[in-house]
Amino acid sequence: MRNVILLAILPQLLLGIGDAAAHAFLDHASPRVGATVSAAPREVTATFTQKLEPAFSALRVTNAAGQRVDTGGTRVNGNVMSVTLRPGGTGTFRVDWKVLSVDTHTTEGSFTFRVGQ
Ligand SMILES: [Cu+2]
Repeated sequence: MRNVILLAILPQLLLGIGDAAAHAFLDHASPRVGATVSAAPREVTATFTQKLEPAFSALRVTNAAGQRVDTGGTRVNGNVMSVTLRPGGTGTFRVDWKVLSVDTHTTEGSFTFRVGQ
């Protein structure tokens, strides 16, 4: 009986893994994930593993105090998203991303980078 249940579940597990691998996830970013940069960047760019739907994909950048420092209006070009930052500021910045990939799956996540010495 136990083996029967396992056999029934296994294909779903395999499908689930294959599906997850096809979603859009963050591949790399500028500034780099976890990096420390000497000067505040003018924009944040994030590259994903899949093409994005512009209408439902956005970046949001906040400073250490939790204040929003991006100017809004995330730009999407293929699998790359970018947003302009207000000038100035040091410390740890947090980038929250939420994307809808062309396979209609939504994924989200966040990373930080540091401005300063
Ligand atoms: Cu997907």
